[in-house]
This record gives sequence, C-alpha cells and structure tokens, in this order.
Amino acid sequence: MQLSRENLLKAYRTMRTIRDFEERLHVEFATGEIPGFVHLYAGEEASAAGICMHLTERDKLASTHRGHGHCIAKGVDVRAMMSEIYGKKDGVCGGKGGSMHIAEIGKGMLGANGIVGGGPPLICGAALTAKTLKTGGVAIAFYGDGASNQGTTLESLNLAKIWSLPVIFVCEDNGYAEATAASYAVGGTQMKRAEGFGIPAVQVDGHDFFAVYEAAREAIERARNGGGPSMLHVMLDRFYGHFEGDATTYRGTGEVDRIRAGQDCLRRFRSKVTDAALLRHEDLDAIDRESAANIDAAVVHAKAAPLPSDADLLTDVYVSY
Ligand SMILES: Cc1ncc(C[n+]2csc(CCOP(=O)(O)OP(=O)(O)O)c2C)c(N)n1
Ligand SMILES: [Mg+2]
Repeated sequence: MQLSRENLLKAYRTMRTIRDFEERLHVEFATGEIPGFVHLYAGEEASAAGICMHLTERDKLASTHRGHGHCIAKGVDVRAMMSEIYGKKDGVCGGKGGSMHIAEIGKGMLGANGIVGGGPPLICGAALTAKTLKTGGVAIAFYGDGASNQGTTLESLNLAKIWSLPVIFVCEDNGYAEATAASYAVGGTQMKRAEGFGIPAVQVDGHDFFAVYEAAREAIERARNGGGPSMLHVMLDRFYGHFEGDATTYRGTGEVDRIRAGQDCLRRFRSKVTDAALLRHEDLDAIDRESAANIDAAVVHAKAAPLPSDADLLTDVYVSY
C-alpha cells in the first residue's frame, strides 16, 4: 500500500528521532551522569516505526529493556523520556523508572520491562481487555530472540491462540541475547514455533521499513477483524553493545561496520524514497536538523532539571481504588 507523503515524512521523523536519541545517549552515558543501565535500540528503528505507524492510543504496547524506540514510536515525548533517563522529577515517570521502566499508560505504552519475557503475558491481559470491552484495540508484544526462549513467551503464544486474542507478537531478532548468539540458543525457528501454536507468522527484513510496515498492516488488520494473534519474526541488528559499557568481544571484527554500511534502515529508507521521487533529500535533511535540535534541547533540559524530592519517595507506591 502506498504511503502518503505525510506518512513517509512521519516514518522518517520517527526513525531519525530514535537514532539521534540513542546516538546521543551513547555519548552522554560515557560521561557517567546517567544512572542505571541503558540498552540502545539504534539499528532497529524500522521495526518500532513500521509497526507503530498502524497504532493509535487505544492500542497497547509492551516493550523490553531495549525500549526507547518503542516508546518514541508510540508517541511518548522525547523530552520527558530524556528527563526520565536522567532520573529527573519531570521525567515521564517522575524520574522513578529510568531507561528500563519508561511507561505512559495514557498513550498505550504499558512499559519498558527489565524482565526478559515479561511483556508477552502482560499484553495478553491487555488484549483480553480489548476483546472483552470491544474497544477495537490491538496489543503488541515486542520481545527479543532471547526472550523467545522464556516459558512466559511460549505460554502467551498458546493463551493468545486459544482465546483468539488481538495480539501481535513481534520477535525482534538481533542475533544475540546479551553475549549469546541466537544461532546457539534458539531451538527450531520462530516461524515453526508460531506454526506449532497455529499462529500465522511471517519473517521480515527489519532493516526495511516498508517490509515491516506491510507485514504489520496485515497482522494488525487480522487482529482488529477478530482473526486472533499473529507473529512477526523481524530480523535486525543492533549497532551498539548489549548495554552501554559492553565490550562486545563476542562480535566479529568489522561486524558492526558492515551492518552500518549495508543495513542501516535510515539510509535504506532515504535511498528508496528519493530514488522513487517520493521525497527529496532536502525534505529529509530538514527532518535531520529538526531532530538534532530536539534531542539537543532534551539533553540540555534533562541535565538542568531538578531531581525528585525526598517526599516523592512516598508517592506512587500504593494505588488507591
Ligand atoms: C527473566 C530475566 N532473565 C534474565 C535477565 C538478564 N537479561 C537482560 S537482557 C537479556 C538478554 C535478552 O536478549 P533478547 O531477548 O534477545 O533482547 P536484546 O537484548 O537482544 O534486545 C538477559 C538474559 C533478565 N533481565 N530477566
Ligand atoms: Mg536479542
């Protein structure tokens, strides 16, 4: 399906914002100013962007420890995210979550998640709500190749199938779980796993925004029309280590350079749309400038923003019903 000019610009803006956010965090984390762990999504942008383009706020999303891209694509404000990562009071979770727990329920962003395999069961609950209340919403579980081996993920595939839930399981396969290669750790294939549960699945080139967008469109349409769950096995690569500070001794010499040179989803998007004369280089250059300025402002703001106060320790602890 042909995307409108407006949507092409939106897709590029989302991917560019994620890339700039992550590249900047890579630099800023090294200064020691950012507390906690940070896992960067750079290289994987086409997956979050291609899927979330189909979603609105009524649709729910569960993310992973590598969640910044999912949050941005789901519409969470980058300034509030940056403040959150710096642990500041005006962060999207009041500075209490940090990188691995960014959530904004109102936007359908149910949270990044430090528990590998934590997202799929959570999203089955969100999908059951959508189905029961007939909201028309769908629920997306992003999870990694490592998380695909967790019992929680396999149980969720089964549950989503037997209850015919409007879930899209998105396995973001970047070839590694920490330092362990998927080729070593994953038995069988993701496609066969889905087939085993009677769930339609498709393998997608995650470096290609358009491939992800198309596959997601079909799966989301199926879910919205009562056709139950689907799986997308998205093949992609991360540009950085598992976490910031990872020496990445387990990756081959020149592996990341080759990926950056040949498999960069942003570059591929740019050449596709400019070759086809859908957008001009100047259109994209303008977005590059706008995004760089936004991220810059977000970092300046986050650094200067106040920390939560002592009294903030006692809020958000219990929920009153
Ligand atoms: C239940 C649980 N087990 C182990 C860990 C430690 N851990 C954090 S990330 C990770 C690897 C996850 O790999 P994958 O699912 O492929 O995601 P990726 O990091 O590649 O995006 C592990 C084992 C954890 N956080 N939670
Ligand atoms: Mg992985």
